[in-house]
Amino acid sequence: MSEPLPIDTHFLATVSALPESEPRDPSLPLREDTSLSGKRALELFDSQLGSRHLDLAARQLGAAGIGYYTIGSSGHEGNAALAAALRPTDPALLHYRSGAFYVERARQVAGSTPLLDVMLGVTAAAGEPIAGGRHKVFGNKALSIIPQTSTIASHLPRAVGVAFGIERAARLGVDCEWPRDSVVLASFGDASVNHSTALGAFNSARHVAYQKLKLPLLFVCEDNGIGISVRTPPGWVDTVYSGQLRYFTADACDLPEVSEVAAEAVDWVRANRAPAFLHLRMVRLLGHAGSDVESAYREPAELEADLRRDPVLRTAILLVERGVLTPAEAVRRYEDKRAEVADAADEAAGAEQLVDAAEVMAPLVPSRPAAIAAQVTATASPDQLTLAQGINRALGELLERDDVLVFGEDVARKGGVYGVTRGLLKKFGPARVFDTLLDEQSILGMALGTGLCGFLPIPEIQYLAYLHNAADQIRGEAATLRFFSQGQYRNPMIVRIASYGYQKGFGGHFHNDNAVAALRDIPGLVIASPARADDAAAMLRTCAAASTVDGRVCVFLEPIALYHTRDLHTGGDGGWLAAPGDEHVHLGSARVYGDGTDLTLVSFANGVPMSLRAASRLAERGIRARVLDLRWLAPLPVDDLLRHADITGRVLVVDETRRTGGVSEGVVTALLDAGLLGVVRRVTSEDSFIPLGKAAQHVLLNEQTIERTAIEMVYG
Ligand SMILES: Cc1ncc(C[n+]2csc(CCOP(=O)(O)OP(=O)(O)O)c2C)c(N)n1
Repeated sequence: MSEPLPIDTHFLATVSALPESEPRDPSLPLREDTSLSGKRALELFDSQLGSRHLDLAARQLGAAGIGYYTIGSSGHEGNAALAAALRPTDPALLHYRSGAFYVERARQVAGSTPLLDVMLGVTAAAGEPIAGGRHKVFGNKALSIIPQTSTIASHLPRAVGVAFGIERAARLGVDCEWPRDSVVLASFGDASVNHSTALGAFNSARHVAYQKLKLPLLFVCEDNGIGISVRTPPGWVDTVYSGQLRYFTADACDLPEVSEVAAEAVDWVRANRAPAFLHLRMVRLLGHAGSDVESAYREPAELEADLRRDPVLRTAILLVERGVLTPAEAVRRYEDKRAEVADAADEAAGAEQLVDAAEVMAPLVPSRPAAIAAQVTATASPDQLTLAQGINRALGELLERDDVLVFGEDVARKGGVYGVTRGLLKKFGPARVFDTLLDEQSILGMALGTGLCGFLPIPEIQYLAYLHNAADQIRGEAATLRFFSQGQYRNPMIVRIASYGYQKGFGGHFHNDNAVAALRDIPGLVIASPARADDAAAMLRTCAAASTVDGRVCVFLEPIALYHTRDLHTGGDGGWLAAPGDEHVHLGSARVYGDGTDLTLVSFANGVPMSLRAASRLAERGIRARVLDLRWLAPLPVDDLLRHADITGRVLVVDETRRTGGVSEGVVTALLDAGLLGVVRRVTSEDSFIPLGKAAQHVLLNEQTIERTAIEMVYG
């Protein structure tokens, strides 16, 4: 047993020393300035106590080597009042100091076991209800708490999307799991408020509301005045945010005050269907986390002042002063709760953890190919189409479903920079096809949120280079949600991105970016990269079905330079037009062109027509090559790859992405891992940014290099 902490001894000493007050009817308001009754305050006190003892127990488990998470909620227990002001069906995206919120919300849902849930999280137990031992997060499907990652503010764009999605679902009659009159809660700390992701979310909420669109979202800043060791300048949050959204502020160490103001803020958002900002002033007790030595950066006087503001202590004092509890009763409740939490901790300490990699990874890559195939409906096109037309047609087909949304910068009125979404606004209307503000994090947040409201969102990122402005929304938010919720929450979405180099007459790095490394290592992510109209249409349908059936997060990399390409070998041959059929393309299945037995050219996107042209010139020299279009960069079509590699015994990977971190690294490795006996080489673009004008040719892979290398491989 470790030394009792000052927070513990201070509480007990202070409460024990209080004088007894005249007993008072607990059904009466606690004070003149509040409607909070003694009875209700006792319930909230109970939740605050639960949270406090969870923190203390987590430290003990940590000290014993069987607890793995010590970021606590002490000082933030006023957020119990927030849970009390909301309904248990209001979606909540919570700050990591939300223990009291969690316990209080659980009180409202029969059968909940909040103390055990949290302890199971701390011991990384496989039986923990949301992440199943993969992380300690506040999340619970039955409590409408969507689990968050540790990344500061990264949940806020999603919160905007959920609030938007609830309203849009109601307007379009789409089946949404959250009630029509929900309020979305998003809480965060006072240092987090400065994160550009947070600022983007506040801005996009204001942008939506400014256009008189509904957005029932309550931002809650839990301001303890410090972020790890860095102080927030006093008055900063008030000064910056009080003039922006409808603003509320309260001392969250004072239970009646925070209860009143939280209820006022929640009711305002619920009635007005507009965003608001609630600033809760509080303290941080027990440091940032168990490992944090606060005395290294805070004065003793400051720490003592915070102890005096301890919200749990303040509630106890109030209950004693107002005659609802005697000091001895307050102490008894405190100790009873300690014992209750200790029981939960004991149970959690013996609970099983995840046993192997397969169990850890089970939520990542659900795969139900038959169900996906059954979902796909398609009609064959009578027309020969370009890639852009093929995608446009497939989007139109998908939009026939009521739950599909298409949005992004310039996608609606203009129909996209390259015309890929042209005509969709006119046909399906502005509720389904719409322009967003210019912020990639907000665009993806809209997808993350609407995906939780019954939609299949299809956002567009205008250029691959700009994905990197918002990559964490895919990497840290979308792709992790299944993992941290065991698939209970899912992020169906297809992120379309205009990609790669070779644009004629329009150049420079940002419009010709060919870097895909930031996507390739994201577990569970589907990366589609079609080259032709027929594949594009079929693959888009497959992505839609995989998103719907399994909640897969899909990225669809569209080669800009092929959008309007019609010819393959000679001008006017129409060799790159194709008529989308109604066949189904499985996730991770390649397409082969030709049956040459000397060499397999393995490629994707722009590399496919380049390889086909190279193959036809190679044929004139007597080299018979087949061309394999991978079509999917993740999951890689490894079986197809191996089959065609075995047939020819020689593989040349034709990769327009960079030599380092590019697709060919994965392809060559897959071949070697499988024990390829033949020869494998690769040709790629250079490890460079793409320059403007003709200089681009110096760093982008070209057909001569493909041809030359192929000849070397066959003739030595
Ligand atoms: C994007 C990002 N950068 C850095 C961190 C590391 N980090 C974790 S908590 C934290 C401080 C957050 O302070 P605040 O928002 O005030 O919340 P508090 O811990 O005080 O409740 C930092 C910098 C992180 N989690 N995410």
